[in-house]
Amino acid sequence: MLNDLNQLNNNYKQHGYFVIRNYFSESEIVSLREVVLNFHDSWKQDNKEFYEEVAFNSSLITGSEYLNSADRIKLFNFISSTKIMQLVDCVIPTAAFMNTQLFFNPINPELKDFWHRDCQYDHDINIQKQVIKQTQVLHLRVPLFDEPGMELVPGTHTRWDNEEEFNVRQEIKGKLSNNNLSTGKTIKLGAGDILLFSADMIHRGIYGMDRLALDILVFDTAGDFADYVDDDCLPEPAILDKIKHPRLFLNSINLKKNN
Ligand SMILES: O=C(O)CCC(=O)C(=O)O
Repeated sequence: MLNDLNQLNNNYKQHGYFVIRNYFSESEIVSLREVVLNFHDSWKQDNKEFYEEVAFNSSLITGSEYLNSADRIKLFNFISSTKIMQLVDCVIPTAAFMNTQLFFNPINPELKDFWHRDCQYDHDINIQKQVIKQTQVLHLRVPLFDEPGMELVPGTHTRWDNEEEFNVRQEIKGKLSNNNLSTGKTIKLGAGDILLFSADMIHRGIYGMDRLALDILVFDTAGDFADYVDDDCLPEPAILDKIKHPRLFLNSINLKKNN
């Protein structure tokens, strides 16, 4: 396994992502799907208008608003399981939990899948150029059903956009953010697979099929991301006691304490 982890680390360093097929068993996915669907059903009822008009994802899945304690414990244990942590550790040995997101097909047919870097929503162009050279945020995508997957531009976790990519991402010079990119690589995903990728590389989710994908977001404790962590999404002491390997959450709790 050590050699495999070194290989995964090399893949991440070079391309900004790696995918492992059939990483989870059928029963692991069935049990995760049950918890996530409990969240999704309540969330949809509570956010009807948003869901029907503009949404393509929800977030804060581990929070206390929609899931009961038993489901939260299951989800926290999945996120910090040895299987997930060995992948996180091989890219960022000192990672902390940031958040979770759930990606689904938008109801509104006018919403198109769009290219972006996550950091573009927080920083202007000059800062984005610096951010991709610094510590990064990772997404671990766990598809709960087979889905068209993601399109990624390999290598853009550390390199800046070429002209085509920039024009599309910024929607300038007659381009739209859902135009095809000649550098894009499609990674089709099935239930049981896991895709780890840099949040700051150029990417887009591909809408279609019955997609429902849980994304776990983690960051390097060396980076300045503690403000992105919502207290309610972290395990409180009574729940913490029931998490087998709480290191990922303890790192976030400690960072927030010292912030
Ligand atoms: O799947 C999607 O719709 C978008 C995914 C994405 O942008 C992300 O995971 O950061």
